[in-house]
Order: sequence, then structure tokens, then C-alpha cells
Amino acid sequence: MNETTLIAVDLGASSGRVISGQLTETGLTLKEQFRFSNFPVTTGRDLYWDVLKIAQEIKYGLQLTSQDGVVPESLAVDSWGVDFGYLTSRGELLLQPHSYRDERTAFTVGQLNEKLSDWQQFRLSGNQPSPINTSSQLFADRLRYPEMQPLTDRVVMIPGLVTHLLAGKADNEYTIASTSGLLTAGTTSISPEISRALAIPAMWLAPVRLGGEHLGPLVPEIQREIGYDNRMQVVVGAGHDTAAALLALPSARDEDTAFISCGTWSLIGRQLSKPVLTHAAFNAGLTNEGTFSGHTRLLKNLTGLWLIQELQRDWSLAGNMVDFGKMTMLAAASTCTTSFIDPDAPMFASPGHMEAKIRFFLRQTGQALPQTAGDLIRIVLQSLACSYRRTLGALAETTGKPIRRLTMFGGGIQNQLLVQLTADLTGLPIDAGPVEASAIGNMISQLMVLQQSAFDRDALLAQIYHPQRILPAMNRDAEYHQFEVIVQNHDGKAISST
Ligand code: ADP
Ligand code: LRH
Repeated sequence: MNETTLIAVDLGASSGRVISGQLTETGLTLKEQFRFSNFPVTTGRDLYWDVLKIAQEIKYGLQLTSQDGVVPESLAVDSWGVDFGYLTSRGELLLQPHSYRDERTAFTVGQLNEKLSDWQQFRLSGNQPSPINTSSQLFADRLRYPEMQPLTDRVVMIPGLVTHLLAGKADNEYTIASTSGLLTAGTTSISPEISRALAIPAMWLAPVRLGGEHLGPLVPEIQREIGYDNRMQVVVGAGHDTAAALLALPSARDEDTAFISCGTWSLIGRQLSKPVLTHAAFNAGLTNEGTFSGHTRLLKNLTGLWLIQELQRDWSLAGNMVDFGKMTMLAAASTCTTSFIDPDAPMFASPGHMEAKIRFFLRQTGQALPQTAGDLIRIVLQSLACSYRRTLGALAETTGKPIRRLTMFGGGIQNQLLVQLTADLTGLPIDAGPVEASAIGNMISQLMVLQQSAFDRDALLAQIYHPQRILPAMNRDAEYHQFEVIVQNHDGKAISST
């Protein structure tokens, strides 16, 4: 195997990172060259992503990489799902991209449902209907900005938009497009029924590329700015962060294993050969997204460490900076094991006032209030772990196969309390790692594109995949049942339990 150096630009909803990876005979060595914060910017009415700042930060990260003496062969971008930008035929960005947390879709969801019911959306696309989906956002924008329709030439999802800004070229890749709510389930085609019903031109997003592709070098001005020549090629790899991560996880392919991606969101699912389009999957809130090779990730999008990020932001605005490591320590010292929130209650989805919202939920449900910051964090973490158990039950039921093992990855596994609580609450052994699964998978997808059949993924994973095994340490069934009662009473919905 020749030595190869790759760069993964991994964009999360809380931070972006530029990571270099050196592939040698003995494995893949990662180096985080630069990490920058990323959060939605409010203008009062709207919530946007600052995509030019993201591009600028990536360029800075690439400059640092070049100063570090790294000479990469290729680069690919992966990101969070669903969000996008509108491009004119001259390649100009028409509108600052909205964040999926922007509330404009709340005003048009009724009209959307008149065109397509939730069940129709699910049956056609395999995606769980949601106001955050690209389809819901494009529909809302069509009503809000009719003047933009004739100016729009293409709609590119975030990884494509970023490569467009850096390399002057863009394509929508299958894994990221599979989060849009617009593809016919399990295919790369825009659903004609959805496109027609919502009046979203299919040609805006098409063609959707399966298996990635080679795009070309960065634009010459950016090469000069960074200090690279045009040897470094931009590749379309696995565009969606979760799909990228699965390429780095051999155990995610095992029949008896479910994965939990721990970041701003928690994504809980299994890899399958084809989409599950049953009423049971729909009612369980599951969604079918795509893998890099065109198979299915059946999963549920749950609120994740967003709650912890927002508590941290609340407190830092009040002058109390506390890092994630310290937050975990405070929670570990808390004895507050009997209060719970429903992390997916709609009130927690929007930014701001997270501590007040959690206290409101606890008061509303007649539970003990936290006495310390550690209690508050502990309540969030144990509620997240309970919501994982709840979803695993639904996933096992829907797929008709028991789950005997979990694989957890993403930044959130650095929170060892969350991982242990997940093991305790589910009673399942967990293989935790790697933290940077998305970046590793991003690099693997580049090698799949560049080296094709000469690349042996299994051999590489055998060298580099060394997860930490976490076993259940105590039975927390009583806590779980208490969580179920709280959640059930709060939203009045039916539950499925393990
Ligand atoms: P995203 O890709 O969505 O931006 P990440 O996968 O980077 O998210 O995960 C971010 C989360 O990981 C943070 O919100 C935080 O809760 C958790 N985290 C990061 N570093 C640590 C740490 N040192 N200790 C505990 N938790 C951490
Ligand atoms: C997680 C994720 C998830 C959701 C969300 C918007 O990073 O990709 O799959 O779609 O972002």
C-alpha cells in the first residue's frame, strides 16, 4: 500500500473540523488540524447558517494543514443532513442557507399536509416527515419567496454547497440527498409524486450521485491563498456525517447490532439491505436513509447533546464557562436519578433558555427540581439514555430482529457517563468509538472513489478499529419505567418498550 494523505472536512451542527489522515502500511493516523465552532445565527426572524464563515474557517484549516507540511492527495466534505443552498445559473448563492431549526416551516406544515399526508411522504420517500426535511423547507420557501423560483438553477445540500464555494463545482451525493425527503425510497431519483405535489422541480436537485465521484482541484485563487497546488483533488465522498461514520464501523454491519451516533443529534439505527416502508416503521418514527453503497440506514433522529450544548451556552452567556469534561464530572457527582425530561418534546428544539425550559418541563410533570448544575446535567443524560432504550425497542420490533450489541460513536462518547447510562439502561454491551468516526469514514469514502476495487476496506478497518467495550454495571429498569410514565403522561402517545 502506498502512503496517501487525505483531508476530511467534517461539518457538525456544533463544530466543524479539518482533519488530515495519513494512510500507511500500518494504518491511518489522524491529526485534527483545526476545529471551529458552528452554530445557527439568529437575526430575530430567521435562523441561518453562516456558510461563508464556514468556508473561511475551512480555508484557514487548510492553510494550517499546508503549514504543517501535509501534502494531501484529496479532500471531501461531509455534514449534518437536510440543509441546502439555492444557486443561480451563474453559481451565485441566492439566500443565506437557513438552519433546520428555523421555524418558518411551522407555518406551512398544514398546507404541505393538504398536498401530501405524512403517511404518503413516508411511503414515497422512506423518510419520516419532519419540518426539518429539505422537502418541508423547500415547500415553505416556495410560498415565502415566490420571486426566487425563476432565479433558482440548482439546490445543493451543504457538502455540495461547500465544495461549490471551494472548488467551483458541486453535486448532490446520495447519502446526503437521502435525508431530504425528496428521493423515491432506496433510489437516487427525485420522487415524481413528491416533486409534483409540492411543486419542487426535480431538476433542482438531480442528478444524485451514488458512490461519489472525482470533482477536480480547488479554484486557483483558493489554492494560492492556502498554499497548495492543484494536485489536491476534491472528491465527492459520503456527504452525510452518519453515513460516513458507518463506513468506519465494521460492527455496524452485524445483524445483531444497532448503532448510536452521539452528537448534536442522537441517531439510533441499523444497516439493512433495503428500506422498510411499513406502518410499523412509520408509527415508530423511523426513517430510511442511504448508505454510501446504496443500502439502507433505518434509524430514528432523536435529540442528542444539543441539550448539553444549550445548557453550556446559557451558562456561558451568564458568565459561567464550563467545559464538557467538567459538565460530565458534575453530573457524575449528582444523586438526582429520579427526574426525567422527554428530550424530544418540541419545546427543546429551538435555541435559548434551555435551563428554564427543563425546569418548566419538570414542574409541569410534578417532578423534583434540580438543586445543582450537576443535577440538571444528570437529568438530561439519563433522559437521553432512556430515550435510546425506548427507540431500540421500536427498532427491534420493526425489523423483527433482536438487538444484542450497540456500537456508539461521535463526540458524545467522550461523555463516559452517558455511555455507561446507556449500557445500564439497555442492558447491552457497547463498543464505543471512534469519536471521529465521520472523518474516518469520509476518508474511507475518498479511498473508495480514488482507488476503487484496489482499496481493501476490511483490511484497513482490521488495523484501525479498536473500540472500547463498556458493559452494563447496574440494572436501571425502575428508572426507565419512571421515564416512560413521565413521557407517556406528557405527550399522551403510545409507547413501545423493550
Ligand atoms: P456534531 O458533529 O453534531 O457537531 P460532535 O459529534 O462533535 O457533534 O459531538 C459534540 C458533543 O460531544 C458535544 O455537544 C458534547 O456534549 C460532547 N463532547 C465533546 N467533547 C467532550 C468531552 N471532552 N467530554 C464530554 N463530552 C464531550
Ligand atoms: C446529524 C444529522 C442528522 C439530522 C441532522 C439535521 O448530524 O445529520 O442525521 O438529519 O443532522
